[in-house]
Amino acid sequence: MRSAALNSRDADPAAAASAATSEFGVAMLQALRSRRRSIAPKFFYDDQGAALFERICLLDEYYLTRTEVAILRDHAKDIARLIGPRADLVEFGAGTPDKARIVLDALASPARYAPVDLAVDHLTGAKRDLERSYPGLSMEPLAADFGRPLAVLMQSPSVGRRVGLFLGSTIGNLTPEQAHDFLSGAAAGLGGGGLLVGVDLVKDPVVLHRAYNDAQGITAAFNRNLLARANRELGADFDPLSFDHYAFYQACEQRIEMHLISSRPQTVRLGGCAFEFSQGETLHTENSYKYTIEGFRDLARGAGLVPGPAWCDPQHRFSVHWLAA
Ligand code: AVI
Repeated sequence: MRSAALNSRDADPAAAASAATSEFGVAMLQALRSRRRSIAPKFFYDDQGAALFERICLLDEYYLTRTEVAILRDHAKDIARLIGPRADLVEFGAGTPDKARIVLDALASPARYAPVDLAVDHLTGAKRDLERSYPGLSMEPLAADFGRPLAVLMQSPSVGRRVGLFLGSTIGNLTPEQAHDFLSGAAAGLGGGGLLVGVDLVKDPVVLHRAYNDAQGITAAFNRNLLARANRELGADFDPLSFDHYAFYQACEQRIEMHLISSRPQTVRLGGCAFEFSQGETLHTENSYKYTIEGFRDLARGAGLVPGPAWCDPQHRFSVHWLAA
């Protein structure tokens, strides 16, 4: 039996309520009740998850961030030419505005910078700094689910030529179908403008494997934080250390899969229910798709965008694409 209701003596009503009502709680309960357990990677990013991800970005093994930053710096002038003057920049899923700053530095009198994320409170300090650095620019964080770009773009009227930024290979965390829907929504909402997308490339699986299995175990901690978060927020009783971090390159799907694998038979309680994990049973926590340049351009074309230049690093590890809308 995979799950069973606990008797009322065992259940904590407050925790059960938050498990049943919050988006994270509903998703975690749904994952635990399923035969193949999986949950969307967006739930990694509470404060602790975001801090762990920042540490991942600095790891030697995790080439993605520094490679993308180098591409943006090397091609900032070309990018600025494509974006044009007085642009209205909307950044989907912006953690910090560091990469947007590279673009803003190269632009002629940008009009607005709107970072979109579920939580934007942490951007208050950045707003002051950015508006001081770029006179004439207004920064307007939008608290929204960046996975629905058309709804986000409809939310506030444009103040100039609209250009979307979708950097950091975040598009790789969407399935190809979700990526198609994201790009279609962006195409509809950015008409006359364009979208700049950071895309990780298919490469030697050894390099990919190292990037998601770092020697210091920061990626493992990031993965297990999902369970710790469920304990903190939902009153679950996961023992995170009894789940092994398992990340591997699945070549047929061109993706890294990340899992948490139960290292022993165990029972986890959440929302007044008990869920059994047998030894070796997995909770699938993330996919990170990798593309070829042409494969990504085809995906963009199929979503109604017109691929322009694609820039790469000399080792062909990462790419940044301009897509006209
Ligand atoms: C945010 N995203 C693009 C990262 C990735 O590479 O898929 C998240 C991550 N997962 C493990 N390491 C980093």
